[in-house]
Amino acid sequence: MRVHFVSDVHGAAEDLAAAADGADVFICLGDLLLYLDYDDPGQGAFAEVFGPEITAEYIRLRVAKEFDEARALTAAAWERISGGDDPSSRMRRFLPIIDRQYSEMFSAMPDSTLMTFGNVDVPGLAAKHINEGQRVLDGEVIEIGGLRFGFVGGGLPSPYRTPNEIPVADFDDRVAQLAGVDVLCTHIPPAIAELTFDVVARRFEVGSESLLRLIRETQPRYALFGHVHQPLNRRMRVGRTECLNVGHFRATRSPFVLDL
Ligand SMILES: [Mn+2]
Repeated sequence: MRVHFVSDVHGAAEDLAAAADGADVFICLGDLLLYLDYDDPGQGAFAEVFGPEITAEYIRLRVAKEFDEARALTAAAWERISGGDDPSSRMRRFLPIIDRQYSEMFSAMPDSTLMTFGNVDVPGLAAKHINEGQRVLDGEVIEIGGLRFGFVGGGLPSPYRTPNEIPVADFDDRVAQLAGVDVLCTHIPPAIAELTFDVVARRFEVGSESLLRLIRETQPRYALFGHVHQPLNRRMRVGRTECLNVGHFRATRSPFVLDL
């Protein structure tokens, strides 16, 4: 059984259909939306609303971890655009952009896609774009070819306040549903420094302690995830479990292929 994984697609819909070519099973581990492109301030929903100059400055402030200044920048910019800092009118402006991105993304993925959302997703806005046969799984196990695949999506609370960050207790409850799986599929990695450190952004992303415990205690064959775009280690062994970062599809434009 040939399984193709993608994660951190971040708007790269044009290469998504080809990523499923030759796959028996196609699995997406989330982060479909392109909100900010740290490599190109002209791309993404934020740039469409605020323009590339403000976007470049916003990225600079976030990279410098000056989150209050970043928020002040967008509040001031929004006031210039709309004459008031009203969160609901801001949402109305972002909605059609997010709609368009999700529409492109779900049309590009095969009808048999299995997926879970990432931290840069808005599940409520994605719902109407999900095609018949495409399944979103979270805290659930399904059996394929005699193997048990378990899924948990979303991220954990972080200073970056991305839209789909789940309280730790809720995330852990979903992880607890996955005991006994052969293949663990999540957006974020287990909390292991080598897997969570991004060598380009030079910061730790948030990994999950409960995932790490589940791996140590139940030893699935594989733990697959994305989230960290340029990890210090792309793979690592925890006992008999092979931990693998399948991502950053926006950069690689090719799937991670696993023969099971
Ligand atoms: Mn992510």
